[in-house]
Amino acid sequence: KGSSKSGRGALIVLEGLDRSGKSSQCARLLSYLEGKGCQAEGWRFPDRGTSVGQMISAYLANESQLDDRTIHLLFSANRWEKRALMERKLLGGTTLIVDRYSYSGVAFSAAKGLGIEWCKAPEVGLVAPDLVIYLDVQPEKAAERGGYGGERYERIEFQNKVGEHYHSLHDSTWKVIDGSLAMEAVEEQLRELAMNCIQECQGRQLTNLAW
Ligand code: 2DT
Ligand code: MG
Repeated sequence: KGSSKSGRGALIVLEGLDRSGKSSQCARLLSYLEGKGCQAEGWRFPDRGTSVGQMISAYLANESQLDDRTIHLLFSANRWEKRALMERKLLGGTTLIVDRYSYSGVAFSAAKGLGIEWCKAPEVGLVAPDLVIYLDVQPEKAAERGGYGGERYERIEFQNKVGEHYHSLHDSTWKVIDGSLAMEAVEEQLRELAMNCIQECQGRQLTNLAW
């Protein structure tokens, strides 16, 4: 079962372009896991609830202007301020389903022209995910889904660049799901990947992002 008492929780991250379905799928996966009796929580980055998160939120809403490197480091700081709690939850047996993480941090900033290595550096030492699921949708398709909400970055040309950078980040922890499939089909694949991950990670120690 997904929730042996002594075991640790899994860190499962969903990534993808805006409107790729991440948030809906995170919610569906979370209620599925809870229904299975699995101890799980849904998290998201940016976490707009902290004071750093409020600065990020104002920037995304175009209510403030920040230098590209400055906002990059704020996104990173927003993960660092949650790192200790994240580790505690995972070691305490709670699985975390996280909507965006360091890969968003790198892909979005690199799409503005910042160097990849520079973008990765502040992420080193955060908790490494056990599984990263990339919901793959074409930016044009994503934009059709009710359109974008008008936040910064929600433009097709920019999303295309973000997509290219995401693809350069794929490693052994990544699984790609075709996000243009029906919601139920995506959900089904996600459940299977998550359940396998929760079981398999029991035997492995938590590690840090090394990059
Ligand atoms: P949401 O629409 O998912 O709230 O994201 N972003 C996110 C970055 O540029 N760097 C990061 O580190 C993270 C986590 C992606 C809001 C936007 O913030 C971007 C979309
Ligand atoms: Mg958004």
